[in-house]
Amino acid sequence: MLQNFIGNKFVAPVKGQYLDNYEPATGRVYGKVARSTKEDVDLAVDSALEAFKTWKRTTNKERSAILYRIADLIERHLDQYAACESRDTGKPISVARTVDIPRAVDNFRFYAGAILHEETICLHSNNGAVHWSVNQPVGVCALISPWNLPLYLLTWKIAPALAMGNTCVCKPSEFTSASASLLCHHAIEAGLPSGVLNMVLGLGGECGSPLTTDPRVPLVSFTGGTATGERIAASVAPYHKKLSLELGGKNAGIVFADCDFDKTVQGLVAASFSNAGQICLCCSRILVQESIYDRFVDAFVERTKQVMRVGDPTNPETRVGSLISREHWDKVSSYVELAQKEGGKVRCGGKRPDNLPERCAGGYFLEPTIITGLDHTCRTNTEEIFGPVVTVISFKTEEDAIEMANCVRYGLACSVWTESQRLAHRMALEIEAGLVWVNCWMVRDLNVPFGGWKHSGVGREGGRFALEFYSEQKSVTMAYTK
Ligand code: TXE
Repeated sequence: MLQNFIGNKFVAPVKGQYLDNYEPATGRVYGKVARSTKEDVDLAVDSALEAFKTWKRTTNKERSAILYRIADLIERHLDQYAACESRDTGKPISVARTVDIPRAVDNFRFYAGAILHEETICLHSNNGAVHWSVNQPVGVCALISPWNLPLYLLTWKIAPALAMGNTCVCKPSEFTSASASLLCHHAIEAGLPSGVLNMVLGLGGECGSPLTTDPRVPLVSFTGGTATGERIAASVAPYHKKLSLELGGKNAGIVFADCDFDKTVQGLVAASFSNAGQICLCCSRILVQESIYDRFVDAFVERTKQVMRVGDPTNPETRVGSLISREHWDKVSSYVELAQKEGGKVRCGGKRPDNLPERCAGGYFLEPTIITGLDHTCRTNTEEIFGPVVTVISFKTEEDAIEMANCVRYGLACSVWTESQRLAHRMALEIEAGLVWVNCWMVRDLNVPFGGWKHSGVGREGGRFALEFYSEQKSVTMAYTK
C-alpha cells in the first residue's frame, strides 16, 4: 500500500481512499495507491512551506552533501529500484537497471556538484555603484511527472529544485508511484529535513490540479501529455507562476542516401522501439531518401524482428516490455487501425504477440509495428501515438525532408543520418525542434538545455537552465559610499 509522504512521515490520504495499482505485464492488481484530494495537498503544502523557512537558509555545501547521499543510496539499492520500476511500468528489467535508475543517480550527483561551483555576476561599474546578482530559491515547487520514465523524470525535477534551496510537493503518475515512494525512505536515511520533500499520490484531476493552482505554490514543473499541459497552463495563468512544460513529440528520423547504412538502421530501431516507444524522444516517423527507401525498409523490418524481442519484463533477454495500461494499449492499437484506413501497410507487428509466457497472458503487449505507404500529412503521421509504432515515408530532396519534418505541431526532437557534415549542419539549423541528434539518438549530457519548440513545451530544464528555472534572480546595486 503506497501512502503519501508528508513531513517525513508516510500518511494515509485524508479521505482514506485508494486506487488499484496494476502490473502492466500481467494486467493484475498488485497493490494500492493513495487516492489523494485537495485536503492532502493542503497538508503537503503546509509542510513544505514550514520546511522552506529553514531549508532556504542552508548552505550549498549542506544541501550538496545530502543530495550526494541520496544518490549513493539509490545506487546501493539499484536492483530494488529497478525491480520496482520494471514491475510498475512493464519495462524490461535490463532497461530499468541500465537506463532509468543510473540516470536518476546522475541527476542527484549532477546538481549536488553544480551548486558547489555556482557563479553569479558582480560588476564594479563606473556609474558610482557596484552591481551583483544572486539566485534565490523560489519557494514550494509543484513537480508533476509521468509514467514512462518515473524515477528518472521525477528526480530530474527534484534534484535541481532542492539543490537551489526550494522545498517541493511531488505528484508522480498514478500508474507509477512505487519508485517515488522508495525514494522517500532514502531521503529520510540521507538526512533530508522533514517537509523538504513531500509526495502526494493519486489522480491528476483530484490532487494534481489543486496542487498546481494552490496560490502558495509559485512554481510548477510538469512533464506529460500536451493536452494536460494545456490545461495546466490555462489554470495557472492567473497566478503568474514560474512554469515549465515538457510535453509530447512526433519526432522524425531523417535518413539521407549517403548515411552509414548499418549504423543508421541500428540507431533507428533503438530510437523507435526503446521503452516500447513510450519516450517523448522516440522516433515515430522515419523519412528516407527515395534512392535507398526500399533497401532501408527491408533492413529496418528485418532488424526489428531480429533484435526487438517482446516478452516478460523480468526476463533479462527481453528488449520490449508491455505498454503502461489497457487504455493506452487501446489508444496505440487504434492508431494501427487508423493507419490502415488511411491507406497504410503494416510491414510487421500490429498485434499482441502470440508467444508470451503464461504469466503475461493478461499483459498489455504490442509487437513493434512498422507502417509504410502513408502521406506525411495524415493523422497517423501528425498525432502523437506514444507506443511501439513507427512509419517510414520516402522523400526526394533536402527541402522535402525539411518540410515533412517540420509540418507537425510538435517540435521536441529529431535525428539526422548522413555522412555529409555540411548537410548535417544545414539540417540542424532548419529543423524546428529543441533537440537534434546527428548520427545518434538519445545521447544526453546533463549540461545541455532540454525542452521542446511549438506544442512540445515551454521553457528549458537541464544544467544551468534548471538552476535558473528553480531560482529567482535578483540584481543588487549598491552605491559607493564617499
Ligand atoms: O499523461 P498525463 P497520461 C503523452 C502520451 C500519452 C498522453 C497521455 O501521448 O498517451 O500523454 O498520458 C498528471 N493537473 N505522454 O494520461 O495525463 C497525471 O496524474 C495536474 C507524453 O498518462 O499528461 C500524471 O502525474 N496534473 C509524456 C501527469 O500529470 C495532472 C509522458 C502526466 O499525466 C492533471 C507521458 C491536471 N489537470 C505521456 N491531469 C512525455 N512528454 O514524456 C493529469 N495530471
